[in-house]
Amino acid sequence: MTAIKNEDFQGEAQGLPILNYDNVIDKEVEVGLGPLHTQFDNKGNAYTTLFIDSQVTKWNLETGKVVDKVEVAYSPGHLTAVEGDTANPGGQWLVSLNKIAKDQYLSVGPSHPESMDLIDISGEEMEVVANAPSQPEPHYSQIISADKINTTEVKAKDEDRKNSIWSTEDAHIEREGDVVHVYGVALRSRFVFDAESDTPDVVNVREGDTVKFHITNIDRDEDITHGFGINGYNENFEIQPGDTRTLTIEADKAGNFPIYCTNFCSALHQEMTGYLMVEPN
Ligand SMILES: [Cu+2]
Repeated sequence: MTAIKNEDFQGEAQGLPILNYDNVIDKEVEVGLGPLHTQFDNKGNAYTTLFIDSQVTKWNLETGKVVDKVEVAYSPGHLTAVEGDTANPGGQWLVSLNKIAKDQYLSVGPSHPESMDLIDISGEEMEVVANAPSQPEPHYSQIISADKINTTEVKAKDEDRKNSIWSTEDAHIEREGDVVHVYGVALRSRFVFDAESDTPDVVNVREGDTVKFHITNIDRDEDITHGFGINGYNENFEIQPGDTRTLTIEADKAGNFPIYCTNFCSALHQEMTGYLMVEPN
């Protein structure tokens, strides 16, 4: 492809420049019916989905000739190859993101799941090695090398973080007028809201109070996430290992409301409970 030159322009329409097609075309490739999206490998080939033909076609960028085609099920839109739209494509795998599953799976109603085909593109010929259902309208996904993913394993133990406490002995409840602050911890397998309280822990408030639960997950192991749900108040959130989160509720319903860990953290996670007691006015 060469740079666009002045003589390539052949006028304008509604303020937009018009390019002369024959001057700027590199090549035309007869890939098949309904070409939609294209990805690349590391050997100079492109892969284009064919919506109407229900195929993925492989063609050579240099020659513009089709090298291979495979059937997919059915009507692919987007496709994604390993880093297949970057300057350094991987060239191992490609996933065809199909729009229509039709007869692929057991019918679950008028709307069926969509489907994906996993295609090995490492050889000269493509090979479909797996098919799986997917959520409707698969679009613009990316496959990237796993060594590029660096996740946070646990949140750093930040002694200065506001509202965090790091041991069960520091758990306590403070009242400021009609606002009640609960400085608590979650650990396998209990909540501690108040170091002085018995098990299960109880938070006593009055109807009309605002209650702020500041809960720190002091289990600092990867993937030990705790949940925090309050029955009757329709609240539920997660606390990642080492993190502190605050839940604010208006205690506008009197009664006794169980609090429980809603994220499996050990075989005793259902024992991980407490109570919010709201005394009526
Ligand atoms: Cu838990």
